[in-house]
Amino acid sequence: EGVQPQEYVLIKMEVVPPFPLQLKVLEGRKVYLAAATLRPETMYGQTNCWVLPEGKYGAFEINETDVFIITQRAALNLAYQKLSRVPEKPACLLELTGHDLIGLPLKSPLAFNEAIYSLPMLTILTDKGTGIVTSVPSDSPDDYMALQDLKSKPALRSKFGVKDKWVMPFEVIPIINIPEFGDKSAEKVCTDLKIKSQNDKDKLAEAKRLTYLKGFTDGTMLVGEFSGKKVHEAKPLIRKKLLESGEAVPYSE
Ligand code: A2H
Repeated sequence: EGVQPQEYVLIKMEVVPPFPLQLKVLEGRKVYLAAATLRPETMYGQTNCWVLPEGKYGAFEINETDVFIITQRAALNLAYQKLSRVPEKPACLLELTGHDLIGLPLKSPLAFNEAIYSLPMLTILTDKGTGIVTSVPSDSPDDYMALQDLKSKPALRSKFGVKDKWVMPFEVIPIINIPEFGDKSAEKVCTDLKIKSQNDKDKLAEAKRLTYLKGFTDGTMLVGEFSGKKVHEAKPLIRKKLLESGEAVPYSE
């Protein structure tokens, strides 16, 4: 962990009822996969959500109505940030693994897709954020490559029980223009650097470095309420909107 705390927002991705068998005990509650992001302005481009198949997650009571599916570690942090029904004490209703979450349909704030699905990503770190990541393949090289892997490898889909309809209809959505990289910066940079898969760590680090900085300084929003504004102007406005509407909560670690 760095010296400076990271100021994330947790995007509340609602699990669309009826719940599958493994979530039945949560019926009647509002259940969310809560994804940590540093790029709230990119939420228009969500195509899916990522979970670590072998990861351990829990369903934690945040208040009287809301339940967040996140790692135990994130639940403890949240409890100390006043987000737990019992102050400073995470209350776990149900233990889950990433496998249990694959294929859940989700309704996510600002997403153009009405429902998006929870899918496996093998490079998720369990000691960062919530262990849940929202996927924006237009602007995140990690997300772009992980989605490409699933689209192009039927064996990978079948290994994790991923249905074609959770993956194949979801195309990259242009949401930000970066003069140097166009409207799908992650795709462009991954292609230019000849990145082969989500496991191509060094090249992905370079792709992230290239797109992250340029996106913030030179990017322009192509969609949404702040279309036409620079990313660095739109970002705090979109963050504030998501927090005020209750569709996201602040989280630092
Ligand atoms: B970002 P930092 Cl469009 N494991 O959100 C792996 N990656 C994780 C994670 C975990 N446990 N928790 C969060 N993340 C991702 C959007 C996005 C992100 C875009 C572009 C770049 C980008 C959509 N995915 O991150 O190490 C989340 O993905 C570039 C690094 O704390 C989160 O923001 O800086 C970012 O990594 C936080 O990583």
